[in-house]
Amino acid sequence: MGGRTDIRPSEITPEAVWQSRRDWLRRAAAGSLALGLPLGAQADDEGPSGPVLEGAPNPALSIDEPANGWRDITTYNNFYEFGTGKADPSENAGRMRLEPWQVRIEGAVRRPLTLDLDALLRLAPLEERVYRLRCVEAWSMVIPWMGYSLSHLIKHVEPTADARYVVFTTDLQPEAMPGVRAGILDWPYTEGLRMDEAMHPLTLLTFGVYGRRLPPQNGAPLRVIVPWKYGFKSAKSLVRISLQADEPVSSWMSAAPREYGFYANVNPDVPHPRWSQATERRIGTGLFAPRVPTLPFNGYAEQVAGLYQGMDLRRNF
Ligand SMILES: Nc1nc2c(c(=O)[nH]1)N[C@H]1C(S)=C(S)[C@@H](COP(=O)(O)O)O[C@H]1N2
Ligand SMILES: [Mo]
Repeated sequence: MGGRTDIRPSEITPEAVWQSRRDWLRRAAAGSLALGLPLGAQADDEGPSGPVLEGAPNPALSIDEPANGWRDITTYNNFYEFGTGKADPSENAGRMRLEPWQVRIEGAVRRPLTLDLDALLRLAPLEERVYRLRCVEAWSMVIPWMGYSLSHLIKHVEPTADARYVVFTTDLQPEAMPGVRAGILDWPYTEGLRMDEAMHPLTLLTFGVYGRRLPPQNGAPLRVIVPWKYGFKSAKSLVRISLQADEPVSSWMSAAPREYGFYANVNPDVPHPRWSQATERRIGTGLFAPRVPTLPFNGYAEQVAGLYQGMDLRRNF
């Protein structure tokens, strides 16, 4: 993967953060023909909007690829609570109530806590990390998320020896969520990770994108991002994080157990029962752009393959 520079986090100044933001604005203003423009950022992409969120870039945990534009990231979404169409979340998620927002962290922990958003934001310094997001539907994007490693929060609640899995639960607001009435999944949306996956530094508790608060369609006010797994593992709009001894059954596993396994590591060698996972379409590269090969663990094999040593990844898909 490799960092873009060898600046240590301690050397990253507020100016450096501001500079990266300014570079983005300059590139956006230069129009879509300029070199280094975010992928798919058309000249009429208005660029990032919403409340600013400051955080230092973390080049060591970022991929060195041009990010998708704000418009692709915020209008091509999966958030089935708001409908199954890619544009449904950007059209409907604005009706979600976001304040006040609290997250309950409970289960196999010595210090169960209910934290509001400000307390969560203060728990650790925010970092900007550019990750690839690979959807099980065989498309991908490159997204500059803002957050901190989930491990900070998990350590804060002092897990007990029984904490072998972590379960994430999305908020359920049926009045605001037209997709919930349509069935499809058992709501609320739940997902899970094994404890070592949840504690891995790449697993990001995410509050923002492009230096702004997460828009509702991207999982405001906070979500998890697990970059080496298919996108459905990265649950949005979290209200509960619970630690437990047993492997959970996620919403997608119970909807279609043959299609969606617990691990869901990005794996070009294991096709989805209804389509290949060998290649992906990079959103924003144009209708005629060639598909790109999908990488094992979505390109993060060096960092995470060790978590699965000795496991049969065809059986544990
Ligand atoms: N609560 C909830 N979280 C969810 C989903 C969903 O439908 N509901 N979709 C998942 C899928 S399939 C993907 S690819 C990513 C998309 O995140 P993005 O829209 O921010 O790119 O969110 C994941 N998290
Ligand atoms: Mo997805």
